Parts: sequence; C-alpha cells; structure tokens
Amino acid sequence: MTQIVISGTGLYTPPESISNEELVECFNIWATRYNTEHAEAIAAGKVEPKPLSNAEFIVKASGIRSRHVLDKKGILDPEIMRPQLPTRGNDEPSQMCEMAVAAAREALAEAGREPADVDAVLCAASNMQRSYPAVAVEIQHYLGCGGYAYDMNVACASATFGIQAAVDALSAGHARCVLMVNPEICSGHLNFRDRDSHFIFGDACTAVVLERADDARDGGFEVIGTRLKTHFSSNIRNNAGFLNRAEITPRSADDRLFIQEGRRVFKDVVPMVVELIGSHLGAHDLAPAEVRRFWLHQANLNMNQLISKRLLGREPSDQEAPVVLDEYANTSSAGSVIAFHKYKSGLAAGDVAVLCAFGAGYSAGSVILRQR
Ligand code: CO8
Repeated sequence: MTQIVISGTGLYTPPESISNEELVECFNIWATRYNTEHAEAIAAGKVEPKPLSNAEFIVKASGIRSRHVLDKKGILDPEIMRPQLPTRGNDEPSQMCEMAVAAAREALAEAGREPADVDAVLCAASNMQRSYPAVAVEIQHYLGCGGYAYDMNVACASATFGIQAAVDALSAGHARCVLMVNPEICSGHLNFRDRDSHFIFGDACTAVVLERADDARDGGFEVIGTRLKTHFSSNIRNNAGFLNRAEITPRSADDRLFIQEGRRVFKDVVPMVVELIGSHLGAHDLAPAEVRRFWLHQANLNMNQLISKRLLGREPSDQEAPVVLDEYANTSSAGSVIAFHKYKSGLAAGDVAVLCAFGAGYSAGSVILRQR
C-alpha cells in the first residue's frame, strides 16, 4: 500500500483577540439595556428577562479564556454584536481565501513545496462564505496551484474528513501533493446575544500538506490510518441556507445562526469519540496507552479530559492531550489541527499519535499518525 505522509502544517491566527471579560462586559451592557427597555413586559410575564453572562462560568464550563476574531470592534459594540467585514469585490480574494492562503504558505514552506507542486486543494470547513464558485478553487487560483479543487463541509470534523479524502486521492493516484485547508470564520455564524453560546467560538485557519512518502522530504508524520463516523442529530444546527428566502414562514434571524443543546452534545459525543478512537486503534493492533499524543478537537476542556481519561484510564498530562482552546476557543475544524501544528514537536521517530475531531452531524474522524 502507498504510504502517505503529512509533510507540512500551517496556521493563520487573526491578530485581534477578545478576552472573556471583554465579551461578558459587552453582553451584560446589552442584556441590562434590554431588560430596562422591556421592564414592563417582563414584570407582566410577557417577555423573558435576559440573564447576565459571567466570565468565571465560561472558564469553568469550557476552559475558554479568549478567542481570536477577524473583527473585534463590531463584536464588542453592544449596538452591533457581530463582526463587520468589508464587502469585497468579485475581483478581490474573499476573507476565507485570504486566511487559507496565509496558512497554506506556512504549510508548504514546511513541506519544502511550492504552490505549483500542489495538484489538489480541499477546502474543508463548517461554513463557506458563498455558494459558488467553490472557495477551494479560488484558493487554488490565488496560490497558483494546479490540478483540481473542491469544498467540503462536515462541521467541526471537516479536517479529518479532508485528510481521509486527501489520503484516498494520493493512494488512488489522482493527486501527488494535496493541500487541505480549514478557514473558519466562526464569529460570522455565532449569536453574540445568546448567553449560552456567545463565548464558544473563535476564528482561525489551518493548512495541511499531504504527499506520498516517496515524494516527501524526511520528517513529518506517516498516516497509519483514518476512520470516519457520522450519526444524524439536530443537537448542533445552523438553519442558514439558500432556501431561507423561499420559506413560506421565514425563520427568525437567531435560527439562522449556530444553535446547540450543549449538555446533550457533551453526553452523546464523548462515548461516540471514545468508541471511534478505541476501535480504530484496535484495528491497527494499538492500545491507547501506546499513543504518545492526542490532538483532540478543541470544543470543551472537560470534554477533552473525559475522552482522554476514558481512553487512557487516567488523567492525561498536558503533553499527552495539548489544549489550545484557552487562547483560541472552538475554531471548529481548525481546532484539532491548531493543536497538532503547535504541539507536534518532541516526539521520537516511531511514536504514535492520534488526531481526532468531532462535532455537528454528528460527525467524527480519527487519524492515526506515526512520527517519521
Ligand atoms: N454565564 C453564566 N451562566 C451561564 C452561561 C453564561 N454565559 N451560559 C449558561 N449559563 C448557565 C445556564 O443557564 C445553566 O443555569 P441553570 O443551571 O440555572 O439552568 C448553567 O449555567 C449550566 O448551563 P449548561 O448546563 O448549559 O452548562 P454546561 O456545563 O453544559 O456548559 C457548554 C455549556 C460549555 C456549552 C457545554 O455544554 C459544552 O461545551 N458542550 C459541548 C458542546 C460542543 O462540543 N459543541 C460542539 C459544537 S462545535 C461544531 O460541531 C461546529 C459547528 C459549526 C461551527 C459553528 C460556529 C459558530
């Protein structure tokens, strides 16, 4: 069988960052104003008051302390509370393209490759900023890659599905060098006026270069195997779509943003992921104790600790299951790859590691890697 390797990774981090305290201050100004304006209706029981948010709750419930975003000013203006991005002309690169090009350049430099060496570009993310042309084709154009390109969306698990698609294309001989990118502008579809979820997401983009082992430079990670799993659930959902304008009863604006039953997601997804990683390792005659590092999806610290604990039978160390969501929050499909990108050094040749992402769908993907 053709050996496939990850020969480079890259990361684009938006320069602006919002702390929990800044986010909560804005939310509470807005909620207090709302409650004052609706005081009579609230007293009459006709309107629910808006409860206040709390920075300590956010850290305790999620492990998140801050998030990088494309536009801090709009999100933190109580009159606006959403990112405000300049409308770009059709002859300018889109925001997703721009982030992906930056992350891709870093990944290609690590792989020792030029954009012209790439003959497949996969843009795997939770949202595309337009329906068509595919964002991947735009990235291919602005980087100067050859071959073909396409978009794919499997929510937070998109990067692992993208890695499997890349491995399949390389194994089948459809491509020799694949660039897989995950530009996530989560702030664009987050409801900053929903106390239960306003703190969850941030923006970032990751990039991964995959090649056949005999083409790649020394180092990097051999892909030992990939395994994907999906199971339908509406517990994480976003009803924004091209048919919104055709709906006889239009959905509310809030229903066209991210919504979730966080507790239920936690309960459903933890066992699904533990089973996926455990059975995937078993199929390769590996035990969780033999895994030197778990680069898990970065949604919730308690969730990651529970998954690692169930697999290892003990608490993981910081090195075994690195965390980036304190700084980045949940960056959807980029999260596990940010953890991989930032914490992939320090392993010895032959060491086994797992990259695993999970989220809406439900969807989950496991990628077993071996340090070369
Ligand atoms: N401040 C103060 N109190 C709060 C706040 C707040 N901000 N929010 C909730 N509370 C209160 C609640 O009202 C509740 O009060 P009470 O007990 O009186 O009812 C109490 O705190 C506890 O609330 P929860 O039970 O909801 O709190 P949890 O401990 O469950 O934590 C989490 C909430 C953090 C959301 C947690 O459930 C979680 O992280 N779950 C997993 C979620 C997850 O992994 N989701 C994955 C989604 S990602 C994905 O697939 C990508 C989708 C596409 C990207 C979209 C980008 C926008």
